[in-house]
Formats: sequence, C-alpha cells, structure tokens
Amino acid sequence: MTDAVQTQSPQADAPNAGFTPRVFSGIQPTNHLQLGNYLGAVKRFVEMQDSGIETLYCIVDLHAITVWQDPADLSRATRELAAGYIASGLDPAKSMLFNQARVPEHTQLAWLFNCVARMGWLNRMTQFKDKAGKNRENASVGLFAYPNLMAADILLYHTTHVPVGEDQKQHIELARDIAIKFNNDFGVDFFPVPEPVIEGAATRVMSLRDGSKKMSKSDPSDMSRINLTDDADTIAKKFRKAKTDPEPLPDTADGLTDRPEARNLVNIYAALSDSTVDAVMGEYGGKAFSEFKPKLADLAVATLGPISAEMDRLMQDPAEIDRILEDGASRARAIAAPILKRSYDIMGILI
Ligand code: AQP
Repeated sequence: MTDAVQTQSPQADAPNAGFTPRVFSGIQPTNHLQLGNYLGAVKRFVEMQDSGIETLYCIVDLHAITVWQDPADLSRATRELAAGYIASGLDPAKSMLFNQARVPEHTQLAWLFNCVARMGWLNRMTQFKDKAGKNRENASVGLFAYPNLMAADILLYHTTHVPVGEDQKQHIELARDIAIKFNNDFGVDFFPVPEPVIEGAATRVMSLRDGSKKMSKSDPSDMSRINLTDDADTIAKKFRKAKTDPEPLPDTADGLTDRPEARNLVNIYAALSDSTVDAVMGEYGGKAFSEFKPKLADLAVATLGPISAEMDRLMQDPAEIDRILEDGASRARAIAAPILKRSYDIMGILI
C-alpha cells in the first residue's frame, strides 16, 4: 500500500501529467444529506465545478445497498440527493449529475478490480470494520468489496481529483493502489493515480452528541446531526442541545486542542461563514456557549434555509429530476464506455 497521500487542488497539479484533469465524487442516497456531507463534500463539489475542470458527481445508489435500504426510501433519497446537489449550486449543464446504477460500466470495471485488489488491502479498511461492527460474519459481501466499486467509480473516468471528507481518505488510497497495481501488472500507463482533495475548515464534522464520532446520515440519533431538510426551529434546537463543556470559548485556536465539542462548533461556524478558526476566535473568544450557539444556529439557518427550500421545490417535479439524471448518465457513459473497453483489451478479454 502507498503510505502518505498528498491532498491538493488541481491547480497545484504535477502528477498525472498525461491525463486531462477531471473531477469525480459521489454521495450515498441514504436518509437525508447532513451538514458534514454539505461542508466536507458538496460545497467543494460546487467550487470545483466553477474552476473550469470537467466534473462528474454521482449518487452512489449501489454503495447504499451494501447495507439494508427500504426500496421506496432509496428511490426517494436518490431524487432528494439530486435535488440537494442542484439546490446547493451544482448545475446539470456544467457538471454531469447521475446515479451510479444508470451507468452499468461502474459494476463491470468493479469486477475487474475485484480481481486486482488483494484481500489484505480490504481487510485493513476501517470503514468496513466500523460499519460491520461486531457481527462481521453477517455483513454483506458488498460492504466488504465496497472500496473496489469506489475505485471503479473514480478510475472509470480517468479521474485525477476526488473531493471528499477526511473519512474517505483511506478509500482513495486504495483506489490509488489499484491503479498502480493494474498499470504494473499489465505493463501499461493506463490509469491515473487520483489525488484526494480534502480542503476547508470542516473536512471532518463531528456528531453534535459526541465529539469523538463523525456526523453521519445513519447515526441512530437524529439530534447528532443537522439535516439539510431540517427547519429553522429544529436547527436551533439541535445546536442549543449540542454537547459542550462548561467553559467559555478560549481566546485562541490553541485553546480548542482538548475540547473536541467546542472545536467542532467553531469549525462549523468557520466553514459556514467561509472564514477561519482564528477569525471566529477573534469574534467569540471568551464568550459563553449560550451566546455563541444562537449565532451559529442563525448562520446555519441563513445558509441552509434557501437550499432546503429549493430542494422542496425541485422535489415537486420528480420526472424532471429523473430526466436530469438520465441526461447526466448518458454523458458520463460516453466517457466511461471506451475506458472500460480498453481495460478489457489490456486484460485480453474479448468483447
Ligand atoms: N461528518 C463528515 N464531515 C465531513 N465530510 C463528511 N462526509 C460524510 N460525513 C462527513 C463526506 O460526505 C461524502 C459522502 O459520504 P457518503 O454518504 O458517501 O458516506 P459516508 O462518508 O459514510 O457519509 P455518512 O453521512 O456517514 O453516510 P452513511 O451514514 O450512509 O454511511 C464523502 O466525501 C464523505 O467524506
């Protein structure tokens, strides 16, 4: 396995010199988009779309089913995530927006990668251990092989840059290892070695109930997260009840070191206001949480309220969402099909 992975924006690029810069990322359509997804991923997606590089953003429904999903809820969540993408600023005319199942080349390349990746590599994946929990024998095979499908998602488009939150770094390292092994095994320079782009003040938003756990769509406690679908009162209540310590905010960022809950709320404020932790400390250092939390809630409502309202509006027309996803998929397939075909050719598979 490769050791360290650099995180860098496309502008700072030197590796993958022979490849056209291309951005791909995805989110699972489970439950509702939460603030961590928004700050760690979707906000970056929008920035990269506007940087002039070709961008593909996927709704990874085939990843979602690695754990049980109610079928009606999966369909709803797929359209809702598409609405969330668009309401957050992704433009279907600029970015290719589609759900993974509409591009069957993802699963075809994933099978090839199942035969390239090593069991030992997958055994080291911490997300599998977290999600499988104690009952590992009962986890789906799909949950174990998930990182290979994710590598296929990325490499199918010769992606050079993948904007993600901190928690996905290990999976991107695996995609890099698969690209390198494929190229070495077959003596080619076919797949680029993709770079994760992990940037911003909130690359790891933590649970509002437990500063040692990441905020997650599937946390059993709804109070642990801000959903993009939450109304203003719910957002205010969740921040009011967010776990903190009894001390006021420190005067400098250094004072947040052993205070994970305080640090999390400050990071969220900095990310939502496109500011820095130092600037937030300059404004709120020495203030009590009873003063800071309502300001944070107001900021979150001001940012997320318009997105949530636009999601509601878009969800009134599911046929239009389906049309957008179909159009994005057909443009994505035009890139994917020749790359899959060439992968088969390299391996000696006749199609
Ligand atoms: N708490 C987080 N902070 C920063 N980024 C986050 N992401 C997720 N949670 C945080 C980023 O969102 C993108 C999509 O994630 P995903 O839905 O594909 O899977 P996940 O990482 O497992 O997210 P969840 O919310 O925890 O979903 P469930 O509960 O369904 O597993 C990724 O870029 C991720 O880094």
